[in-house]
Amino acid sequence: MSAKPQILQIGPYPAWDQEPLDAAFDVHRYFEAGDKQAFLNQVGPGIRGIATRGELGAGRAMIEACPALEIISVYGVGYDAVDLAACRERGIRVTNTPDVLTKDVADLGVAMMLCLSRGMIGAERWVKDGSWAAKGLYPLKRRVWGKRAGVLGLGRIGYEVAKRLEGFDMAVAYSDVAPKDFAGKWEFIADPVALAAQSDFLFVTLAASAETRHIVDKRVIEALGPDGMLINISRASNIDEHALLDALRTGALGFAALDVFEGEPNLNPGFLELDNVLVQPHHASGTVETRKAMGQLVRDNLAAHFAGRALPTPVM
Ligand code: 8YV
Repeated sequence: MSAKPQILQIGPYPAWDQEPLDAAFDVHRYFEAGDKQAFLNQVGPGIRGIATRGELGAGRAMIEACPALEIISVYGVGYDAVDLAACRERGIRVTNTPDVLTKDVADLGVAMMLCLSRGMIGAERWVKDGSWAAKGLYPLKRRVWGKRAGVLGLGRIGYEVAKRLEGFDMAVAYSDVAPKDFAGKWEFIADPVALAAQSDFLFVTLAASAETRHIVDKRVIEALGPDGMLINISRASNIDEHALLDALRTGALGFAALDVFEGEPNLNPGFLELDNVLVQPHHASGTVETRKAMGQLVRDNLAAHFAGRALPTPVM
């Protein structure tokens, strides 16, 4: 038996993370197993740590299959896919990777707003398929600067989004459980429906939980309206996707730019048919620089735990 702590790895990491992880731990790759249950039954009893990703998490059944589990290290800031109640019952530690990804996630949210509002995907197609030469000028699109922006959830990511939007001379308002002292002149609007009603662009930047499920519901979506755009860089569960699709189809909502989906990567195909939707493959943190920092933090948390040191970024 190996002297290194045994780790269950839930999803793949880049090679620059895999190699040091394999060097430091005895890694069992759940994602490569054909029969996942048989694999868990076989390796579960020896597992002391789980290395997972934000969107993959670790559910109760997996946690229970690992009776010696001590720590779950999440590659991502969101830990909504980890069953925290199951961890609490057994005193299992949970860590995530905050801060290192904040600015990249904010960048992608703002980029999606610009891209969809200015029709950049269609415009590129216009050039490449010869429409520019054949048909002339590209149809006019909508301005971004100077418009009204709403930020639903002024946490670390929401704050960086709001800062960027100020640079576009946008009037920024936000919604959160309470006003934030660092929000300066940004207007606090507690009710998400009221926030949406006075926004041209509504960014969803909330940490997902059972309490925030479908916080963006039919009323919020309709308040944003036929000229409004919803941008989601948080979790799909924060939005009622059926209400969203209906509103995008009927025109009750103008546009949506989405990086996250229910059931991803197998998203509702309805989203693929709509021209007023920009879809992205959950890659808001997907830069080499940030992913390297995230991988390092996943390992630093595991190493600190097994060395008996304080965890760098504990969730609990
Ligand atoms: C993913 C994320 O973890 O930070 C989060 O919560 O969802 C992302 O950063 C990323 O896609 C890696 O799997």
